[in-house]
Amino acid sequence: MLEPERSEPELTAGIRRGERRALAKAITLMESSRADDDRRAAALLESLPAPDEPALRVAISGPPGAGKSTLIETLGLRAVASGLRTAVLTIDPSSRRSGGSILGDKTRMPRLSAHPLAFIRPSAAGTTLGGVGRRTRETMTLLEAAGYGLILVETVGVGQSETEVDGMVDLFVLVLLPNAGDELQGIKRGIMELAGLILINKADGVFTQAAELTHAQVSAALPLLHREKNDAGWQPRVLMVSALEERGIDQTLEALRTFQRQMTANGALAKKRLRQASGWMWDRVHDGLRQRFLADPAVQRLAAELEPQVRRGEVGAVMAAERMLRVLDGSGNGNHVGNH
Ligand SMILES: Nc1nc2c(ncn2[C@@H]2O[C@H](COP(=O)(O)OP(=O)(O)OP(=O)(O)O)[C@@H](O)[C@H]2O)c(=O)[nH]1
Ligand SMILES: [Mg+2]
Repeated sequence: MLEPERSEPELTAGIRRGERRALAKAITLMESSRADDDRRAAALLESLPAPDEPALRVAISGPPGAGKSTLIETLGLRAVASGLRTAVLTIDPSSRRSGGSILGDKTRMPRLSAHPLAFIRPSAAGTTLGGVGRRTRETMTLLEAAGYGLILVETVGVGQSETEVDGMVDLFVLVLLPNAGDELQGIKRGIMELAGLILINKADGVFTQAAELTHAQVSAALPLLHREKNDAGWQPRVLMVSALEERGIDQTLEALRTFQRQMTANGALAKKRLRQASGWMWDRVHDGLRQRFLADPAVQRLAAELEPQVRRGEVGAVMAAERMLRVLDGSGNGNHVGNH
């Protein structure tokens, strides 16, 4: 494992040559939580050439067990078969549990990961439960520079993470179960409004009828949603698919391609990315502030002192927080954040 660290220019050159190792190392650098690595990562991102053609960045979201991973593997296999280099980002299963079982093997996508045109990377989970990785945007930028034309991000929909994910991708795809029609009221309107493509998965065997009903219900509900803010000029689509029986997969890929073509032609995709850039800036600022604050020795000393007191009920939570935040003003313990 131990080998000399590669400099940013070396990594950049490696990424441009399509070297997986350089790409993997660069992603690891992005995900590092060390402040000096952050600076190196920023320099690396700056040095990346603009890709010849932007990748299509797609979030695949939906409830647990909807078949997102299976669908991604099937779709990915179809994409690479057509010569499209495809990258997949998943949330590291070790950081997430569902129903008491660790989701290990299902997310591995064995057939796709064996393909030379595919790249699969589990990213460390971010602060939001089931959301996206802390450095998903940065990783997508690297993948794009490395020549991946399609980037699929698997995220479990838990109600809040969807908006966060939508702020990072070109297209938000919602995967639903065949019986989703019954609970359509329960699916938050806001989430339906994000989706540019809705896939009713598991439309096979005994689920076929339910899937057809759901397809009809979702199709009927779509025109009632307000979508002005999202994907200007794009008419969202609903498709019935079966990841297992590989049905509806070509149509799905075709829908992705049409979305990219249309939204590129009308300039909406470029605008969306620029809008997302300011969100990206603030996310980095918030993340950096948090990290620097928590790494400050004065903060750590105060936390060690105050937290037990708060637990014992001797100091109020708000007062304790105030005292810790005062470190930022340099009036805490005479120690200033950033002074090290
Ligand atoms: N019948 C049927 N089963 C499917 C289909 N797609 C996936 N499954 C099954 O559904 C189960 C869950 O599939 P996954 O692909 O792991 O679902 P997921 O949405 O990625 O699940 P999480 O990542 O745990 O949220 C597995 O047992 C799959 O074999 C399908 O099209 N039809
Ligand atoms: Mg999965």
